[in-house]
Amino acid sequence: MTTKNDALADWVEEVAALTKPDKIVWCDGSDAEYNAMIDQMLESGTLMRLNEETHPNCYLHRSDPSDVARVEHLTFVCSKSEEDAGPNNHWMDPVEAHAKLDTLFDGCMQGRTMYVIPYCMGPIDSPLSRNGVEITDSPYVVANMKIMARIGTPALERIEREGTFVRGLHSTGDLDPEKRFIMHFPEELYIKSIGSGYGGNALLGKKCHALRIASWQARTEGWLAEHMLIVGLESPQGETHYVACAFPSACGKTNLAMLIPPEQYKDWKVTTVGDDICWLHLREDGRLWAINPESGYFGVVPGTNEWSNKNAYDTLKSDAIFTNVGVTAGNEPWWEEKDDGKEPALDWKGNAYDPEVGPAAHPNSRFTVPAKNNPVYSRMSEHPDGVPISALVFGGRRKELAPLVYEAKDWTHGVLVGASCASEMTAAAIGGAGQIRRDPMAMKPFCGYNFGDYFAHWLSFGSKSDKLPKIFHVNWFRRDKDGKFMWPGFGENMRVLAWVVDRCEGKVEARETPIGFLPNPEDINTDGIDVSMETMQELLSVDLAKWEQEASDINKYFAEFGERMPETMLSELSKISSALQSKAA
Ligand code: GTP
Ligand code: SPV
Ligand code: MN
Repeated sequence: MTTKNDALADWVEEVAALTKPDKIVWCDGSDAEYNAMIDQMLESGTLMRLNEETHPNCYLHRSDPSDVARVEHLTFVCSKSEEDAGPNNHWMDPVEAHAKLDTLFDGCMQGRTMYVIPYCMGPIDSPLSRNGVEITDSPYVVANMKIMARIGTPALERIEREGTFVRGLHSTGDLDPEKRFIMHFPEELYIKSIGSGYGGNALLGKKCHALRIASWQARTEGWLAEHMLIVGLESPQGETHYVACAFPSACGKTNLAMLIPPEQYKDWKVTTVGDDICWLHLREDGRLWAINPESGYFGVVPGTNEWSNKNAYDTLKSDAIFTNVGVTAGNEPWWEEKDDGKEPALDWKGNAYDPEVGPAAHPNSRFTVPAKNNPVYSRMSEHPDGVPISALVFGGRRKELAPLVYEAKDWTHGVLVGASCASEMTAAAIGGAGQIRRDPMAMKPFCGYNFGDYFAHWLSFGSKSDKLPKIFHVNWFRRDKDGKFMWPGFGENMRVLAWVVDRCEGKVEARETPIGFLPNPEDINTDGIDVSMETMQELLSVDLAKWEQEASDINKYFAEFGERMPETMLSELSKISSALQSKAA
């Protein structure tokens, strides 16, 4: 097979001349091809078959122990000007970056097969979707790309029709962390990644294309590429609101997107449109419409059980590729808080499990599974127009300070709320777990350009429509003085989403504070959960002194962006600082 698109044919030839593979395979995206990849990996030991009775078509991959998460310190945005990448990104001159990587790619596929994977991010028939081609020497990447994106012949045909595609060159190389780099060339719509097989570093359609490159493209084309889940909430009256939420990595997107409402909300129907990435377009009707560019989930395994997220738990019973989990003596996958009464025999490295050594599953162990396996998968995920968004919700993992939920006063304030987000870092990236860092719109690791310009782009929507979604902020992760979570989370988060929907429909009053509108504690339904009115009051209070400190920290952070920081954002922040001061006085 080859292609009618000359640019693609030439690029494949050029890459082959550099990397010198034994063989070139154009992926057609068929099930037969997927099965052949799996068989090949079973044979080479890259995959192990899991218990076929309990987990049909499920496999375990054990990665190199140094290659278990994203590597932000080795991830670069190589725009021509360093200013365009901004202080939020590592930058390298594009000429230097190409030269450095081409040296590493030289001959790296000798003795290996080079796979050419045409893909489409988003429904194949949607004008909002975008094309890409990933070239890789990893059958693990081919199999996972088949789960995560629309790959193969239909995507190639779309590329041949439209002529445009993002290029992604990947090789696992020798997995030496010293020779690992994830480089983005936004002006060239080009990604080069070497030395890692881990999801976010290697499945180039996902974070590299659908966020870093797409955010750059979106700015020039007038849309938004965001790190957001998309969930549908159908009320008992039959009206559906779609809500998009940006939480940092491993801070609850997959869980919220699949939530099962508690008894008190059993007449609501919750459906998943997406769990990680959302592309938003302003349409003629003045609303923001969203598509999920992906077709699968690459989710965090630990903590998933019948009670926390039964939909995810059930989704994983078949057709899943697990990476870095433990296994039981009966060859079932096992992880911390699986709570199925079984015990791990081997840990994620394949050694006999010893709790003294560490957890059985790596804290960032992941599953890849087709979205269609999800019992509450929304068919709207395939609609070429996407879904209209009623509310945007920002959030993070904060032990203190940030209330359970609050609402921004208007779009400009909402953009400030998003831009001010901070969160404890997690195992999703190497380094820093537990430390609080600023993570605007949950995009710190994923924005392909200067955050100053990004905030300005967000603000620019404010004058384009009066039907934009309302903006909220949530925090499921407040802890009491004993370190226990104060809010039960998971399915119970429905109680907060119900308030969000009520606010969108103008059905409930709220309390104005300097940081935004907060619920009156009695307006969050706590029937059936063990949360006292006192706890609710604490979860819904604004500590003026601490918020003054926070506002000053945010101001310092914004100063890093110098001239590129929009004046509107700074004056919005200073209004809030003054309101906090006068209220405290
Ligand atoms: P990425 O795939 O990295 O972008 O992460 P994500 O935002 O989809 O995070 P995910 O839903 O996988 O959740 C990550 C971790 O947070 C899991 O261990 C969950 O068990 C835990 N978690 C999710 N929701 C809640 C919640 O409401 N409360 C508490 N306490 N923990 C939660
Ligand atoms: C994240 O880290 O936010 C993920 C996993 O969703 S990865 O695709 O590896 O980035
Ligand atoms: Mn993510």
